[in-house]
Amino acid sequence: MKERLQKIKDEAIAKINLADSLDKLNEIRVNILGKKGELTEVLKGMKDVLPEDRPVIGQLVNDTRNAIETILDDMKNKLAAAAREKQLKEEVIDVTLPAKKSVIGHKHPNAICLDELERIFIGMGYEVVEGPEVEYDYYNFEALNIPANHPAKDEQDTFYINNEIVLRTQTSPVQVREMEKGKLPIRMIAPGRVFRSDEVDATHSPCFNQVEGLVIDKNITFADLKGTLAQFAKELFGEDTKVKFRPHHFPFTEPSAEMDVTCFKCNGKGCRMCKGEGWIEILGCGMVHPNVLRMSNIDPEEYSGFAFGVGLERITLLKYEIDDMRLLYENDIRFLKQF
Ligand code: 2NL
Repeated sequence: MKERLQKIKDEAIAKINLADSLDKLNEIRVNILGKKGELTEVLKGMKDVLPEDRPVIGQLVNDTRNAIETILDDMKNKLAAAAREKQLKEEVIDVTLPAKKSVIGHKHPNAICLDELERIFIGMGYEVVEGPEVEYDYYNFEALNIPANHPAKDEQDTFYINNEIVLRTQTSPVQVREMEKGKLPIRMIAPGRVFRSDEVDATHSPCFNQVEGLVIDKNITFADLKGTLAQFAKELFGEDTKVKFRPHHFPFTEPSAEMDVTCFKCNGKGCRMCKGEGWIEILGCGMVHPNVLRMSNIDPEEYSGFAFGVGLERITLLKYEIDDMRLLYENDIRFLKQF
């Protein structure tokens, strides 16, 4: 019996020393100390031991069991420590590594330019007003003194929803709605998307952005228009910028003009940017037509005003020297992040 127990113990120690994982160690424990384990088998054999020998043999079995348990526990601690060590090594975090860069969105060049335009006019006391993109024919054309037979009203140029409703072709309807409210004076700009039935090319798109401006007060003259737009041009293109007004025609203003600025690239000498002209056209403007005032219940004898319209994309393309408007709509991040 004694030899058998010694053999179990020796074999147990040998096996335990070979165990290289907690799972294997547990397997060994079960095989020796478990219900059907070798040592348990020995205990079951106690009934065959002579009663007088039982205390000694019993003590021997217990000693063996205790000895094996101690070795098992030591090994378990060793393996657990090793496993923890390994895990710590594997999961080490290098806090000095550079952080993963998250891709942050970027303001669209049109948005940058619009912010700048808004900043300039807000600085001069203007309000920024928005309105519907789907408009009544009345607000888009009629209230602006655009006659029914005007070429701009052609289906070739305007998107019609039905006979009375169109996609606005300019943001002037926002200003008409403001005039109708009857709260004077008005100093406002109306930025937003406008729609025209154009084919896409380097300078055209069926949907683009416009910023219109409107001032209505007593004693507003063409001098106010010139002074305001000259200041606007200086702030947008630089202090040295000069402006020039060429007579033009719009149905909603009288007199009307187009405004050119001295080329900010060559200072007016003539270069590729301004096609040798020295001047670049940037907006249309004029004194609000008396018919337009009357239709919105403003007395042209008492009030007068000026208005202007700028194509936002035109300003963006000029400022950033972009030669194709389509680039503004493709939303290619490689293009957009340059600005
Ligand atoms: C252009 C020309 C212009 C206006 C827009 C306007 C608005 C009202 C009354 C009178 Cl409510 N006029 N807007 C005036 C002159 C020119 O835009 O070439 N835009 C791109």
